[in-house]
Amino acid sequence: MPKASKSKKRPQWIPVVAGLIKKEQSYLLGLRPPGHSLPGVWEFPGGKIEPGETPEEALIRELDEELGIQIKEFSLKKVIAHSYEDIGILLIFFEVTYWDGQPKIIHHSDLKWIPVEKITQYPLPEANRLIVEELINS
Ligand code: DGT
Repeated sequence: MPKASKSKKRPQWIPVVAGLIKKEQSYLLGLRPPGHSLPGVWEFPGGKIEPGETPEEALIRELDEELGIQIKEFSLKKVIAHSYEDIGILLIFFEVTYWDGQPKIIHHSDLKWIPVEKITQYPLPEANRLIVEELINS
């Protein structure tokens, strides 16, 4: 029998990639649509990594599916582990600096280029607090 652990039960982790899509001093945020988790919250576009994908492949796919852009230059910026009661999300953020195509509304209810110092004026997922702080301070 395994020894009972005194620590909290480990959450089941869901890996998610998100793009910090940067133009001058603004980032592209998408308004999460109704019918999904966190409706009405602004997010960095992205989504769950599918089985068999690398994080980079997932980012390329998600930004093509959600925005219709083909990203060409991107690099890992930060990884955040955020746990809820029984699940956790491992959020892998990439800074995206070059892409083909114009972002369009496909999946979101709205898209906005938001200057970095104004991002906190919008409702964001709690899991994004640290990355937004880092963007503001960099
Ligand atoms: P759902 O809600 O289970 O139907 O799945 P989706 O497809 O609406 O959600 P998806 O694929 O965007 O999964 C991302 C998860 O990560 C979702 O639970 C929200 C959470 N999340 C927290 N911060 C962010 C963020 O900045 N960007 C994205 N894309 N997701 C975030």
